[in-house]
Amino acid sequence: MRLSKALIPTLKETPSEAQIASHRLMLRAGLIRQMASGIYAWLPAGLRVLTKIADIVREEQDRIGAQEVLMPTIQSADLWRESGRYEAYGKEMLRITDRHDRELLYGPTNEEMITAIVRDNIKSYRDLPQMPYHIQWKFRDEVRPRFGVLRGREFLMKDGYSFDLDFDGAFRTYKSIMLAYMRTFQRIGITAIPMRADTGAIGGDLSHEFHILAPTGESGVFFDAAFETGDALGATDPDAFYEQMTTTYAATDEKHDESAWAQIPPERKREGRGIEVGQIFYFGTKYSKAMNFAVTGADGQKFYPEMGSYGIGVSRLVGAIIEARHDEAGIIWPQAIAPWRAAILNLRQGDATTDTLCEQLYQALGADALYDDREERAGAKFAEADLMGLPWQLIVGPKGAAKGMVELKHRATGERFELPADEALAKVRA
Ligand code: 5CA
Repeated sequence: MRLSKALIPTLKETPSEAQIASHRLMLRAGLIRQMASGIYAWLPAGLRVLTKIADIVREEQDRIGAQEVLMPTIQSADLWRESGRYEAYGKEMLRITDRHDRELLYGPTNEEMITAIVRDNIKSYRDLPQMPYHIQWKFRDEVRPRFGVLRGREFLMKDGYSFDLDFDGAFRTYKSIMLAYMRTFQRIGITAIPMRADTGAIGGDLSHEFHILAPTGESGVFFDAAFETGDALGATDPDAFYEQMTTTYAATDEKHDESAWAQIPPERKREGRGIEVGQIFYFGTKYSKAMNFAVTGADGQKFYPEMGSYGIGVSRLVGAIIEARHDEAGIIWPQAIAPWRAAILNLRQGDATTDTLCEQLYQALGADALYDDREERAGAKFAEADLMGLPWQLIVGPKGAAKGMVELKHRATGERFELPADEALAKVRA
């Protein structure tokens, strides 16, 4: 994309409404704009990040046999009356009345809807297990929406649901989801730690939250150093993996156990703050029973499938990643989800030699590059490139361009290399 034509409205000033780095940087780098309290429009650069995260989430869900569906954002109140959650959900639910006075709501989550879909279409144990998921906007009328996309009212969630024959099957599914989540976060380029959690409004017996470490996180977290190094990620079999994850100490302040903590050698103890980017739940037959979803078993007897639900805050992740990865100058995107792989900085727009080399680099990188072709001073281009945080900057000035040389800067480390254009391109592509 050419920056001169792009809808990337960067800001020099710090917006006064933003209290934390990710919110400030998302506004300053032109990723989002607030449309109403806790409701954001995603502009091109922000949408590219959101889409890349969603794509990785999707690939890792598909890999474990989950099937993508797309349920609507608007749901019928009657569905929620079946589970008994319509009244219980309270003011966080945005309730809507249509022209025929029918009660609707903007979905905060989809346990009821997916249970109804599977109930109305699956009759036999032979058709289980099922693991549908979707990536869809949710609405929760949070009392205090804050920190930009970290606690919005409208937000993008990957929510998955599982239907198994029995407890063993459901527990195995739960473990395979945990493994898929850890792979997802690893591919995105961040460290996430699973921690035992309470089940809240979703209900059930077993739950884990996944936290990204960041100083501004809402929860205090205590964990074993094994999670830092990735050693805890060794196992590939879901049972062994779950065993490893749940026997290595990690807890939020709510669940922290001082006596277990005391057993950890001091050099392995880590304390910090975490942002919850995902949560998974096993709740047995809570919804299948309430909504009368029974299937016929091998013995001809009816039984209620065992269920779980599994969420990832896709839009929250964008903010959380920035909280974990930024510096004074701006965002430092992990390569896998950066809106573009490289920025091309033309330091002498209008000079035939620099223009030609920049155009060549831009052609070569195609959709992976953001070309700063504006008539701006070099200083302003450097500052904006650092603010936007693309992994690489290809800096092209007239002197170098005359010799076919560019300066390549690595945003994360600040390293700079003087290279012939083709070698710089090869490094960017590697
Ligand atoms: N139905 C279950 C799992 S599918 C569920 O709704 N779980 S949840 O309530 O924990 O939400 C899943 C994830 O959505 C959270 O871990 C969090 O990352 C994200 N999330 C929840 N509320 C918000 C919010 N107000 N703004 C941004 N992200 C949110």
